[in-house]
Amino acid sequence: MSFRTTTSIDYVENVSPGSGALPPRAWYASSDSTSLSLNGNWCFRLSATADAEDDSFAEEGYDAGDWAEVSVPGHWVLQGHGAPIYTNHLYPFPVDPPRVPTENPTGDHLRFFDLPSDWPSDGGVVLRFDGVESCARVWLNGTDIGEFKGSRLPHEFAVGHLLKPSGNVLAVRVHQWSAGSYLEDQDQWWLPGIFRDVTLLHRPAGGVLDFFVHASYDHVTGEGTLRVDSDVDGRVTLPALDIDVATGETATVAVRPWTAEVPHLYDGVLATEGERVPLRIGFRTVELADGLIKVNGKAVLFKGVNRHEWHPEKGRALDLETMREDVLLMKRHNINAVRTSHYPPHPAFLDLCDEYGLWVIDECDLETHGFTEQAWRDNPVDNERWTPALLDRAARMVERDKNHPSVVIWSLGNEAGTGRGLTAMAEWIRGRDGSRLIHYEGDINCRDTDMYARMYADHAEVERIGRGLDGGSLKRRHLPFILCEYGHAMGNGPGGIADYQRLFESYDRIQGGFIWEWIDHGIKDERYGFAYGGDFGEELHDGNFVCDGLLFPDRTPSPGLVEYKKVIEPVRMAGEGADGTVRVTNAYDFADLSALAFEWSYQVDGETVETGALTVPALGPGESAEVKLPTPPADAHGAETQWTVRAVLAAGTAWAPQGHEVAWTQIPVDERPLARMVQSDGPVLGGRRITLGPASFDARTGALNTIGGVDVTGPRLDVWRAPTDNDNGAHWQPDERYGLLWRKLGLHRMRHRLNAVELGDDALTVRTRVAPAAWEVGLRTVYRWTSDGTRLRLTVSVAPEGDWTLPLPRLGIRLGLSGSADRVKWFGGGPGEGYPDTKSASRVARWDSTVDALQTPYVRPQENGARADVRWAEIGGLRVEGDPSFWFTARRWTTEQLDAAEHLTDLAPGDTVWVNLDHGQQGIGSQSCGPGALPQYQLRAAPAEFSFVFSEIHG
Ligand code: IPT
Repeated sequence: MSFRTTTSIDYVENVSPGSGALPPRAWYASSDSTSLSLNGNWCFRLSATADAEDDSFAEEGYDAGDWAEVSVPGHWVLQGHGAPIYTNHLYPFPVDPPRVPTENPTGDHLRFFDLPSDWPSDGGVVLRFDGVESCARVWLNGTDIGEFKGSRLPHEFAVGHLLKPSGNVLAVRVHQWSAGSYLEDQDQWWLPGIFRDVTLLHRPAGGVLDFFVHASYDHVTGEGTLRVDSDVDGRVTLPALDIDVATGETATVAVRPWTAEVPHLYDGVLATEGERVPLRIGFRTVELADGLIKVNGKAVLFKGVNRHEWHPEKGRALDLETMREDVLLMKRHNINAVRTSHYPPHPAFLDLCDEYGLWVIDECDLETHGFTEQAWRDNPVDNERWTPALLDRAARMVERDKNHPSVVIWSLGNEAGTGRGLTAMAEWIRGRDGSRLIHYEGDINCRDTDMYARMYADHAEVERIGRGLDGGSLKRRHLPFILCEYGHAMGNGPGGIADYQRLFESYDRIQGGFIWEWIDHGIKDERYGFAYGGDFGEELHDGNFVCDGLLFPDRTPSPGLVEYKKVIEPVRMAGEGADGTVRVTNAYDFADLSALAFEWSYQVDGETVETGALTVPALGPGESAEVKLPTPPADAHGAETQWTVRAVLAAGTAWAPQGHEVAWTQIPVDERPLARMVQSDGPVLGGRRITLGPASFDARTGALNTIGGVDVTGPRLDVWRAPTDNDNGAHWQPDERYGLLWRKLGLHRMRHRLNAVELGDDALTVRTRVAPAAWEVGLRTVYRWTSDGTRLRLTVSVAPEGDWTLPLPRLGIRLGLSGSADRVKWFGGGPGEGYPDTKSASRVARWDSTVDALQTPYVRPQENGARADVRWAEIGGLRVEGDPSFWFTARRWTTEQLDAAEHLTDLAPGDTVWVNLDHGQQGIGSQSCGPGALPQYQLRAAPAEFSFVFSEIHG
């Protein structure tokens, strides 16, 4: 016999999107209707299952005196109740759609409220939830008003008839798991809760219901055409354009168009009999024309990012200031586009995109990625039972966001395989809104979409696509291409994005890409600094794959963002020092250069000796000009010289102050003279020491001990680096995952065999062989020391022996200095780190830093902090000149300690500062989810010779 005691939780596992909610409509703020925010502290009770408690808590008079409290918007798992879970694509429950586990954390929420005394008595009232994960059932004053799924979508209920002037009880039961969870398998933390606003909206009689702003722009005539369709008739006024028309009527006038570059908005009003709603209208036309995505008649190049909503303490419950910070950071880093991966964001974010100017791919709250583990069997998007839920999601997104000029593309979702449900969504969207294009990456033949999209395609494939040699369906071959995800910004990296950008700019068909992703989803945590997957005891998790953003969790830009800003800069400048000209190209799609001021400066050995303004014509998009630089200011007396040219904001904008740097370039003039040293002294043996100029060595081992008064711990060959996430690659990546192969080969445990210590007339030579246990490969390494009496020169010669099939992580020397070494000064690339394929933003100048500030705090510790192209560096009383220039790294722990650390809190400073002076570094690539370092950035094991000149700094 089997029976269930209750059927009241059937809605949890029902494929239906819910019941009781009002039809979706545009999200807007009314200027004269009253509203009441129900955000704040709510009473909270957590149960282990969906039906552990009955629904008596929803009744009036229920005593919740012993309940806990949570703040709404929020996630209860981030407020001390239960724990977050991180999985990339695996469902953290058995795949048995639409059923979910009996263990289903369920949060009962209670909010008591009175209506404000001036709450109007006429009209109706709507209760709006902007986001609840994953399924909620709602009662007001004891009446069950419905239940819903679709976590990142709004749901509204008509509640006027249930409200009382005071003593209202709003009860919301939220289940972590529901049938909806199968549609929400995005790569992120599973975070149940009422995580967006809850609002009570008065709806005046005769008020606005839903409306659709159609505002197009004809780039030939320069005219905009406005028509506002409204469920309730009214008038539309735009004073600045003298428009005053009835809803449903068309007005065509000359306008300034809206673009992400120049986001011109017109303020207007939609007035019905009972209500006035402010409008912010941007005129623009999006179309697929000549096989390209065009806005206002021009093809656009997306310089985008994928943005998840993230705050290290609040999860996906973002406040307006955090959203604004995201937009400002994007604008200041030359980013022009956002894909709202992988769900519609808080609606206020789109207002900001309209206002500051960002192209938006608005993506539906849909991902069924975990079905890939069963060859997509039972995928909800290919099963008509689920189609109403999919259509509900599409409609809730489109209806909510349809009035945003920034939204130019609708995306059906992410990683959901293929199926009829997706086609149904695309058809519905096209029918409702023909004014935007449709994206979905999983639609490889572009059956339902207007563009070919891929994620993580390597450079060679992107180039083939650019050349139209990629095959595919007939339809696809005529469509534009975007990389909806690329440049996986996990840990150190992404590398190779400059190479992608060159491809994007070389082929019209390639309309840019979106870096994966905007911000690390690290959770602030007392134990670890920032926590990632596995830190909460999850039985299934994907570790730090959740920390793959251009921002650290606290929104500090990572070197990856600095690199991206440089790579996508909207002004291209290049020149030849010899002819003293710089070629300036406007790489905007719409704006001319009139908003920018140009400055030159001239550096002698990295020090700026003169600066001035550079007059550059207000070039239109795509135009170039050769601009003459002044006569070089000073006679440089054999020093290294260069021009630096910068483009800065001529006046403050909404997103950055006057003087904010937008683009820059450096143009070398006179090359650096090499570090010459006339050797005069020879090595002298005295007891257990050898002296050579200012240095003293161990006579038996040939190891350097001191240079003048500076103690030095054994400079010797070093090839190891703490593998980056991109070195390690993802488990589904091909075999060439160097981080793992290096470890297997033993590059982290190299042995240094001493072959000879030779005292010559003018040099001390130490011959060694550096090799890992178990293999026959090795690096014959010779250290040759010479001196001019005050300086000490080391020449390292390396010759690989045996069959080296792997690149080396790094090639250089490591030495230890006293822990008191703190200040670092250098002439070379900076201010931030750079590696062979991540150093576009590395600027040659004089820099200084503390050792601590040289570290890049990747959430999972790994190789970081190298400064590229260093001519010389000073640290701990030593000066090091490179011949040729080198990569400089200094840290208060060893590479081995860095390698062993799982979290930043594992790194404790020791009493030595370890310095790496590298002749070579392996590129970074983006193999944590993409291609590895391109061949030209690989550090092949090959014969090499490089030198450093050391001297003690006095005073
Ligand atoms: C791709 C996903 O779309 C994205 O959500 C994220 O998981 C990203 O990868 C990796 O961080 S899917 C992957 C199988 C290419």
